[in-house]
Amino acid sequence: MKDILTAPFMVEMIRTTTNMYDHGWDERNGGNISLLLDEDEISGYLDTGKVLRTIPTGFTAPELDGKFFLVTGTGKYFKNVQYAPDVNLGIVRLKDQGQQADLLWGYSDGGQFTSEFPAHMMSHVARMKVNPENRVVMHCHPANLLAMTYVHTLDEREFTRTLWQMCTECVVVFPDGVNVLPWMLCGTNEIGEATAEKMKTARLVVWSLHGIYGAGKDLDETFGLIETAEKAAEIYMKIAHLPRINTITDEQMHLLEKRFSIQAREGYLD
Ligand code: 2HA
Ligand code: ZN
Repeated sequence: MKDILTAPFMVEMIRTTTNMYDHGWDERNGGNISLLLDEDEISGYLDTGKVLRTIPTGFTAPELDGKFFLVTGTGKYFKNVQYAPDVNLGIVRLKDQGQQADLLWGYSDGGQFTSEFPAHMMSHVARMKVNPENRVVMHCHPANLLAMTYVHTLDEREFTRTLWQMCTECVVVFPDGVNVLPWMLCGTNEIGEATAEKMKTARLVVWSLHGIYGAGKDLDETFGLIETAEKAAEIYMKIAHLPRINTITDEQMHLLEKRFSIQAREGYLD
């Protein structure tokens, strides 16, 4: 067997958690990531027949039976992933209608997957149906997006339009816009179900007064998605209290749609 710490998916996960910490998006134990893995991707690194222990998930998701995920651990700090990946990360395979997870590697201090596992797994189910290439669900607490939920209406169309207006490329990077949940208790199946419902129509879901969820085909793309929305929110927070003299118009956004062959969410542009 090859050393699992050299596996491309592991290297990328360690780089991503470190980078997210360095961006200030994941203070203390804030944030969590789940990455869907193919069996061939891991088989050279891990005996998939060897189960270390089985962890109940507390929800049902039959679509995920037999699927492997690399997931950040509950209570663990992104800051520390690079120094002790096997303590802070784990690889699980779901079974029994998604109600149980076999631990194949990691959580070596007796830990388990993130408290937001329901939101992650239910979001994977939702996104896979929209795009079978989806492999990543990422949650974090970027300061400007969070700040924006204190001072901006939470209406999804308005919230999305404001972000699109803050950088020319926003509408190109997230043409589906941003869906928004009101404050809800985190770590529950309820917020998991609500997040997954919102994931049916957009790859970004804001958790008001808490943070954001992003989904995508790989870690880099999902990071970039959140990075772009956070940059837009940063500009909003710099200018919201100042008189607005210029803006990106809907007409200009229609030009971007044509130039980049994208379609802004139906009804979001005039
Ligand atoms: O503690 O970010 O939402 C990790 C979280 C919970
Ligand atoms: Zn959080």
